[in-house]
Amino acid sequence: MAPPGVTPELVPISVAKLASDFSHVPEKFVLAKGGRPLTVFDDYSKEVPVISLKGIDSESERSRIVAEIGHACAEWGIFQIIDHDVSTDILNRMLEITMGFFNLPLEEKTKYAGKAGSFPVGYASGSHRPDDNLLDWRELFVHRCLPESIRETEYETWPEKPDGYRKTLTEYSDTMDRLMTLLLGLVSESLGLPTNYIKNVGGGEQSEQKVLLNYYPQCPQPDRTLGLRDHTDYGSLTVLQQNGVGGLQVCKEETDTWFAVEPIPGALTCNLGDQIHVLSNGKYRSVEHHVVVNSNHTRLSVVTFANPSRKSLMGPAPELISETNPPKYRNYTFEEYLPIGFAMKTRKAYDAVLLEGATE
Ligand SMILES: O=C(O)CCC(=O)C(=O)O
Ligand SMILES: [Fe+2]
Repeated sequence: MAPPGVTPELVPISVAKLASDFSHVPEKFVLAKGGRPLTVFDDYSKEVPVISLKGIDSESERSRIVAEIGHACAEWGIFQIIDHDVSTDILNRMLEITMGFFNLPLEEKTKYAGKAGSFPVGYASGSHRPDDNLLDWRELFVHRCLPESIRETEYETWPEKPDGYRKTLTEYSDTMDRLMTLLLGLVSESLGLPTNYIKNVGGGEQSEQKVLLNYYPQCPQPDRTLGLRDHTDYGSLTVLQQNGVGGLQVCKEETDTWFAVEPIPGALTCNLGDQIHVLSNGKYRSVEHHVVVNSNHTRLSVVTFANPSRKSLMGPAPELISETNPPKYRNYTFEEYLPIGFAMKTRKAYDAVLLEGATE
């Protein structure tokens, strides 16, 4: 029985427990034959761009970085950054509290289970959508960290164990906010827009940040399931760190081929979400991705999402629209887009805002 106040659907069963008790994947996790992973978790691609942020404060290096980012966004929608100024110390401490939390007994974790029906925040296992028929081979924890007003309200609901959890998450959230403001600036510049453009369109200091912790236990049959199914991210930008175990794979649209992203020590993985795809009028890609699990290693990822505020009006940037580049997408508020993106019912949620007659 779930403890009082806990919505049982969001913790249908602990995936960590399944991983230790079973030699097969239960039916609810098994994908239809056509949807199963084709590339194993560690067949890493050397093609996904890796960009050094070294020298970002000098004008000439900044132009090199902006050009490389623009190219990566148009061709891939994903790139890794190295030589960023996020300290190894905060990255390691964040991974430590993540592992510490998921290693707690199930009764302790379920105290933080998300409630169905509201915006999903908190712990879940298999899925944080109560109506999901198919489950993912992961446990997860979603935190809303920014704006400050949301963090203040939700801080008391964050885990108290392991020690230092709330303090470390706060420091991580602030660190990622600085990094992602810089990255949004570089992406804006690469589109020929003012540095603050994307951040301001998304509500400036009112824009939202979520930090998601993913725990993908080793899996007895990694060829039959996914740690996280095919999707695009519905916000603006995602920055991700992992614990040295790969699993993230991205799909390149023209070839319909999956590329495994290499976990380069110290690198952070950055991918665009649907809002920048739409804002760029389809010039940049919200990359489709999924997570493959494996039978020997537990994988962790810490994922930070920079999202517009709910009231932000989104759509193709008028500055990029011309007679030869007419708008492909309609305008909408981010609030209106949230349920479309969150439902994960189609491969590309942004198709829902495509204007009649327009093609991708
Ligand atoms: O764990 C990963 O590598 C990817 C996670 C992800 O795509 C997501 O949470 O949206
Ligand atoms: Fe994602």
